[in-house]
Amino acid sequence: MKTKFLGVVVLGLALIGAALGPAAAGEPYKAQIDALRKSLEKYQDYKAAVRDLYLSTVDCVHYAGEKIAHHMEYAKGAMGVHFVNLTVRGAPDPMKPNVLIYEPVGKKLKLVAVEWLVPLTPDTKERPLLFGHSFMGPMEGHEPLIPKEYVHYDLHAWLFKDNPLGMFAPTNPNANCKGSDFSLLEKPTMMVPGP
Ligand SMILES: [Cu+2]
Repeated sequence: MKTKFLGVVVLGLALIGAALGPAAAGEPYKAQIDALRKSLEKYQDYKAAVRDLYLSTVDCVHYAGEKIAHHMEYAKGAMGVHFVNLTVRGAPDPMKPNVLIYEPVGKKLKLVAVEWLVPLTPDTKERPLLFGHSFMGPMEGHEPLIPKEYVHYDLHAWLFKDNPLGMFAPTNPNANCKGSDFSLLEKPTMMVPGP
C-alpha cells in the first residue's frame, strides 16, 4: 500500500516536472545564476569594473567560424572586449569570474558576458566544471592579446545577452564588434593535451 502511494507521488512529481518544461527541469543552477547576474549588475558601468581591477584588453575579439584540426572550434560570432582581473586567482569561484566581457554598441560598452579563465598548472588534476558545464580546453593563450604560453581552460557565460548557441557557448552570433575601432578577427586557438 505504502509503495503504491510512493509510486503515485513520484509520478505526480514527474508530471509537475514535465509541466514546468525543460527550462525549469534543465536549469538546476538558475537561482545561483540569477544571484551571480545580480551581483555583477554594477559592472554595467565599465568604469566600476576598472576600479575593481577588471582591466580592458581593448580589442573586440570575434571569430569567422573556420575549422582547423587541433584548434578550438568557435562558431562565427563575437566574444567581445575582455576585461581581465589578474588579482582573482585559484580555483574558479562561481560567484567571482575573473573576466568581464563587453560588446561595443554605438559609443558605449555593454556588459554582455563573463568568463572564468583557469591556467593549466602541474597541479591540475581534472577539467574544471561550473554550473554543470565543463570548461573548454586546455588551449594555448589567445594571441595576440594573451601570450601563447598561457595554457588555460575557460568557460564563458552570456549572462546579460541571449545567445542562440546557449548561455555557456564561447561565441555569440548575435554579438558583433562593428561598434569598435578595435575589432580583432582571431584565429581559433590551438588545443593542448590535458590531464
Ligand atoms: Cu580561451
